[in-house]
Amino acid sequence: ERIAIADSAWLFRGYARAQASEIVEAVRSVLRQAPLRQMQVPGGHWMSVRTSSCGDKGWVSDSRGYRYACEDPLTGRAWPAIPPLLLELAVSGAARAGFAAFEPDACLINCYQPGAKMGLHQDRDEKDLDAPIVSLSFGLPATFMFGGLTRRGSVKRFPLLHGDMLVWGGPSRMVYHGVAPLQAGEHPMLGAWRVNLTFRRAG
Ligand code: MD3
Ligand code: FE
Repeated sequence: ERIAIADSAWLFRGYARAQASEIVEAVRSVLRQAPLRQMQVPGGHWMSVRTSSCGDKGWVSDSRGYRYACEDPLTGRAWPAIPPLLLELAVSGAARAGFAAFEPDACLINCYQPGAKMGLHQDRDEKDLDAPIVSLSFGLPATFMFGGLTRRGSVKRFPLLHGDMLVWGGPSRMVYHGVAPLQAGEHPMLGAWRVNLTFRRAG
């Protein structure tokens, strides 16, 4: 079932639920090669979310700013490849939302423990803003927040649950969005974690 949440933004409840354990195994294998870390953001604060990446490009941040990089600054090596199962899901999900020929070159892995959050922001570091962003969520539920194209104005909230997929493209690609602090809990597959994967065309 495809639920429209904004102009050109779609929620597919439970899209990846049946394959969740294989996906989580694939993510664990990426994380053995490119371990989770906390990133510093411009201004000197540290993100509460722990991140890593796979694909040709990985999203990195330090006190100087955000960017996509071909090398993992932690290991000095190229990022691991996007596991084929993940790539297939992202490409087929984008197609079901009307974005044919999505070719993601970056997959950001965001891992949340209780209390971790992501403030309202836009994703604007990608070169090709015509490509959609596809996200998959696993583990503990989170409250996703999204507003409009400016920081002002009302923010809508809805839950993101284990196996859910979101596709954002077109006019909704630049909306402000974030994640409320994760509530404590235990998930049968992931314990006290929420894992979010975002597939992007970083360029
Ligand atoms: C709407 N991640 O990594 S996923 C991010 O749950 C990020 O970890 C959140 O925002 C998370 O940048 C939200 C859903 C999502 C991802 C990217 C978007 C929604 C988006 C880009 C544009 C608009
Ligand atoms: Fe984002």
